[in-house]
Amino acid sequence: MTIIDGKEVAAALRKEISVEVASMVADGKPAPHLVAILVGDDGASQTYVGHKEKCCNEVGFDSTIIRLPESTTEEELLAEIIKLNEDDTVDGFIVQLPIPKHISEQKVIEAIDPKKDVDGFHPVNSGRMISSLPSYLPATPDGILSLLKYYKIETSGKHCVVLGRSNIVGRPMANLLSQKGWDCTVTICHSRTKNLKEMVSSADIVVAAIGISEFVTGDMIKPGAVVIDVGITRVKSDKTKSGWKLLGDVKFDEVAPKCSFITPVPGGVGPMTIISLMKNTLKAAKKEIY
Ligand code: L34
Repeated sequence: MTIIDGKEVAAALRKEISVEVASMVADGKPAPHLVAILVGDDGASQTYVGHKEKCCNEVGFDSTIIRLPESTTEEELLAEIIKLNEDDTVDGFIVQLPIPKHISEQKVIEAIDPKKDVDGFHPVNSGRMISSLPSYLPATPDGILSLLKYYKIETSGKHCVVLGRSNIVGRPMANLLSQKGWDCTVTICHSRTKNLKEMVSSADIVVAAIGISEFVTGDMIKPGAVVIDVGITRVKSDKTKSGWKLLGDVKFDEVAPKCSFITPVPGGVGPMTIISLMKNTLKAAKKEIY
């Protein structure tokens, strides 16, 4: 059993990106510039956006965080997005999710210029992705593909079960794995799936992205399966200094001994989500897609 080291893979890709940025800057071009909008004060979002800013610094990107209060109106947020769409010094930007409930997530996503949509959430980008056209790929699924590639995990003809059908992870992941080059046979399971345990038991590759901590247990896993854990839930703990710990969607201690490969939480998919956002921002600066 191999524990996939997302931090190691992210570090390797970070190095590749840094080299490219250094050569762009040496040619007199501006460094890629990523902007993140953070609305409200969700603790996890603060951490994730902080990691994104740190990674920008490490690869030589310019980065800006726009912090807006929880009370921001939809109109105000849309106005901020329009400004960024029109700002030539900004290559790409994201609105960190979740956003407050009084703002329509869909309106926000559709207000972003697809050319600057480095999250790949705009329907133009997801539509292009489904048609195998060049597009910004959503960061978490793209990060998972990078892990599979780095560890030379065979996907062709394998049965992959994706748990979860979100627009951000489950659905794009299932679609990408079914595309040419990855060639998986894919099943999407969700809260209404019947015989979920049997479905998962038949999988060569399991991608768990349902947001229920420790949902996938040892008895569900076929021996030798590859298990990718996207879940990240904060729970209180009296065993850690911080007073809380992170749990994945997979019961790691039970599942790991049965796997060929497994991602840990933290240190698995999370760091790859960040690096894939950097890849998209570099593509935006180089105008590689649009
Ligand atoms: N717009 N919203 C937008 N784009 C995204 O790509 C995201 N996502 C998800 C939530 N909302 C978003 C992220 O950035 C999840 N996500 C994310 C990013 C980074 C990490 C986890 C999720 C991460 O850094 N994980 C670390 C541990 C972090 C910690 O200590 O809490 C890890 O090792 O898994």
